[in-house]
Amino acid sequence: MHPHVGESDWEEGLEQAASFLKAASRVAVLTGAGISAESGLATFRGQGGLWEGQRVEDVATPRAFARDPRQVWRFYNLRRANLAEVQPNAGHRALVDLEQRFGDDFALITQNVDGLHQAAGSVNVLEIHGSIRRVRCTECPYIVERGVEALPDLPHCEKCNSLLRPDVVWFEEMLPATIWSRAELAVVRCQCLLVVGTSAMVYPAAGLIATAHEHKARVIEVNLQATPATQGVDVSLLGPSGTVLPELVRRVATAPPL
Ligand code: BJW
Ligand code: ZN
Repeated sequence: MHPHVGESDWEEGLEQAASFLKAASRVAVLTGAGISAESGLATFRGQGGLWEGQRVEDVATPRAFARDPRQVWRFYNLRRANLAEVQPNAGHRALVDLEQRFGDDFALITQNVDGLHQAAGSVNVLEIHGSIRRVRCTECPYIVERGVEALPDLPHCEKCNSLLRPDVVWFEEMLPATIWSRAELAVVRCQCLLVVGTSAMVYPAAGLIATAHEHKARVIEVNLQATPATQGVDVSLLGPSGTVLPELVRRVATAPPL
């Protein structure tokens, strides 16, 4: 049985998780949309999720973009506009504190495209699914940071006038190779992987959890609910990351080593 936040053994789970982190010399973190939920951003799957009213293949595949770029840009421009109104939350901030403790021996691997980890102050952030704040040309090498400023309904390249696209990774696309290999290396080398707010359904990202196990790392999961990864993890903390992470990181400073 895994200790669960909100049950009698929530105390035990937190202490155990803190001691795993404390015993580690290298730490990796894998985050998903759930960590930004308390900032007011919708997650992808489930109730109230971004994709509740839309089929994934209508917005997040190269085919969808080729068929109807206007619809796809509408979706991304709405999310970009949303970003202008949100701030990092206590969960993001706790991971900044954790990085400060481990310094160069810390990597934050995020599936999120919202940039909130960097906004909070995290430094070693590996954005394996890209960033919604960047756009790139569909034809030439042009790529540029556009923040959350409003873009035209159908933005075009300044260099070659071809269609621009968000610099994110859609289904059936490869992840950015260098960033992905850094993420794999960080997971292989860590003694503790902290997995936060991801449904652990999208690959290859979710495969990092198994990679950590294969390399004998302890795995801690923080999520509102169980996921396909939960069975295999060493500690599952069921609760909102904005509450659980600050409490966990606070204890890393005081937990006795294993
Ligand atoms: C809280 C909380 C709180 C809430 N506190 N917790 C068949 C055909 C084609 C491909 C495949 C196939 N089978 C498998 C594949 C591979 C495919 C895949 O994995 N598919 C599965 C879904 C089946 N993967 C790919 O295609 C990847 N590329 C690839 O494999 O290349 C090789 C290849 C080439 C050619 C053909 C086939 C393969 C690319 C994956 C790219 C994913 N891109 C997206 C969109 C990014 C842009 C955008 O944002 O629009 O990335 S999809 C979407 O899912 C986004 C996310 O990063 C990703 C993960 O979602 P995440 O973050 O886990 O969010 P949710 O909503 O799922 O979960 C939130 C969680 O938080 C929940 O668990 C909540 O409980 C929790 N939560 N509030 C704590 N307060
Ligand atoms: Zn171009």
